[in-house]
Amino acid sequence: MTRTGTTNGAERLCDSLLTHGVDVCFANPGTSEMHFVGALDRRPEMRCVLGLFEGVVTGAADGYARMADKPAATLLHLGPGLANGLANLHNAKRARTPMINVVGDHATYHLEFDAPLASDIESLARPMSNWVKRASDPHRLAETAAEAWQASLASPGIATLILPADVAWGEADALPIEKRALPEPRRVDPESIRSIAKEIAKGGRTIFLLGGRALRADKLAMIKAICDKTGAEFVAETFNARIERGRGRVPVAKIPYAIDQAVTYLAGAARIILVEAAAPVAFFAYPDKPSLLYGEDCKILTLAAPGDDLGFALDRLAGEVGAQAVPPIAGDRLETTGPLPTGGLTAENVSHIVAALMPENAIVSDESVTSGRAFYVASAGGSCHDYMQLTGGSIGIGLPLATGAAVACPDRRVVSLQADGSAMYTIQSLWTQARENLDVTTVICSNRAYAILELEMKNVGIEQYGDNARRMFKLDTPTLDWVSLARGHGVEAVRVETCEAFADLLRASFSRKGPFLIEAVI
Ligand SMILES: Cc1ncc(C[n+]2csc(CCOP(=O)(O)OP(=O)(O)O)c2C)c(N)n1
Repeated sequence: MTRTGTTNGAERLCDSLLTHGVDVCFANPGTSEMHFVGALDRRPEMRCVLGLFEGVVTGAADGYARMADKPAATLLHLGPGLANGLANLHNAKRARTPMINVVGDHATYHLEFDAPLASDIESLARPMSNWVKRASDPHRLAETAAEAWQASLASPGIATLILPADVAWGEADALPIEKRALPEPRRVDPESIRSIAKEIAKGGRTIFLLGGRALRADKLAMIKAICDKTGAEFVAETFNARIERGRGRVPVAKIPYAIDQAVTYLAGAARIILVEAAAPVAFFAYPDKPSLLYGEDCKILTLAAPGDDLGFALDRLAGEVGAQAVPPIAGDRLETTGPLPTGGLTAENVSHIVAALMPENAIVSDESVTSGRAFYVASAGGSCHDYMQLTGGSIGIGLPLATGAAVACPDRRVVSLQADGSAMYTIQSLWTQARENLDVTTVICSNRAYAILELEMKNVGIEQYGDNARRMFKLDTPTLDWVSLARGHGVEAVRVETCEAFADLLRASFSRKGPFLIEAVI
């Protein structure tokens, strides 16, 4: 950026973000952010996307970054605005997503008067951020934004920059802004890679546990080659930010969510080798069940941690074991083998039909909770797609993720496979999809229940329960009218109860522009 003369802090911040390639801002502003909004207005290169709730804003920034492989900015209104966005910031942190939050605050001299919106923003930000800084000098804002950008590219990388109103409106010199270098990935010590190769050679069951960028197609191909050569196995973590999958790519199973199945799956492993993954633990504690999913004798080794140079580590290990990766071959267009299911819709049928009809190069946001369990297996050999999940267990991210992914990849169809209860947390996402005319097909798996919680009652040992508990799990009095909800947000929608109608509508939605919602009654 080579603007000269004087400007203000907000414009310096905006220009620095643009200089560093951050050109999308998901926003929900208020009075204290008006100078930043003014700056955005004078910088049409910055795409501003309004979210009608901060959970939409932070979740969409997560979906954007997972697909764009670079951070978006968010704009949030003081402590309460940030607090509304925290649950999806938690998910983004677990996904190790890069993100730069700009949180406005009162002017510095106004803080002492404890005006109604004043709060301890730092304390709210810290648990869900890896980097928190309060800007104090308009002249230095370009530098501070560059620091936030660098911090966002560490792993995990939620950077939160607090912007007092007077720092935003304060005068600053419009000096050229220098682009900082991308942080270098850490080089894994070749000796530790050699010792992992030696460990594998000792025999016994070896499992590579994969997360993060290990789930991209090229890395999966290398890992498969290493496993083919050594007899090791590989599996993904249960919940992942993004998996590249579909025909021609290496399929990867996930550790089962259910604790007993997970323990059985990992039983007998002599060693688990972590590749951008964490040692596997139970999602929750259950009476008389273990917290760790692996046995006492199982060694946990790390090949590459998040932020390490994964390509180098895999290359070296392949060299050590004499493996050669076969590059992934992009899949052909899906031709459905076998007939589609017919008759009344079930959760399983929804999964099979979506898997069969999904267009090539789709992006799937899967927050289907209990309904979409068949989808992952059914779609393994289908059209090539990117698959995104809820990473931090805080429901209400599926619709925002889909929204952000569609902003990042305007030439791809996003399929949002969505449970009804979770959808209600951030339903406002539909309005952003309509406003931005995003190519998102939302499939609401309408089971009118928090079905998973009924199962969890049994899992924690409560077999008998009455009306008070049942009323916590059923969403049926009244039922949610998804067609009206979608239309009210500007998105066309249809309710279906048969496989045939569902398949027809799904196909139709894929060949039109803009968002569409199908309420699949199951
Ligand atoms: C922020 C947050 N609040 C509450 C929960 C607890 N919770 C887990 S799943 C669930 C309901 C899921 O229902 P739905 O999305 O309809 O999917 P289903 O179980 O019916 O398949 C709830 C409330 C949570 N995980 N995160």
